[in-house]
Amino acid sequence: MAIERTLILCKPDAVSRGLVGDIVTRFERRGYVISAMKLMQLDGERAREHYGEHKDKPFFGDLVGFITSGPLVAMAVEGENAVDGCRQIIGATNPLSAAPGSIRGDLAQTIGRNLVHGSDSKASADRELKIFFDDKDFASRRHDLERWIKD
Ligand code: D4T
Repeated sequence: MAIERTLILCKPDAVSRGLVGDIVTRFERRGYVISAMKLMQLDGERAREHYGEHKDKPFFGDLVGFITSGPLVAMAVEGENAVDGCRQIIGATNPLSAAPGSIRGDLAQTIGRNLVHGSDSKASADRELKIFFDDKDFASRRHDLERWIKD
């Protein structure tokens, strides 16, 4: 099995719109498990670190401004090939291109308010998870995973 751990953020628009429960449910129903979770207000320094790859993009200021504008919910989600699987559940960056049935395809309208973040690679996940969580924040969910997935 290729069990991976990825970072999912329910961004401030998801919290403000009361969609956190709906979003969490979509990952759980797929069989992924949550091994860490917190509601928090991100500061500018950590937001710039998280979105570092976009620092030269024209939308960087808006991105940092928005992600720090209110509380978000950060989650570590685990499962078989969880990085790509969670990106599939989230849908394309622009909600107009996101498939119906995906979070963005069902619930979002614009790229600047697209509700969720999911790490785009294993390396990004490892880097980003450290921005939001300490080692002690993780619960072991291995048993649950091994019980419910099989090659
Ligand atoms: P995140 O990182 O939020 O999961 O989004 P994606 O992985 O799907 O997309 P991304 O890294 O390319 O973009 C990060 C973030 O920037 C916003 N954005 C992006 C924007 O406001 N305008 C743009 O033109 C682009 C490309 C949306 C997501």
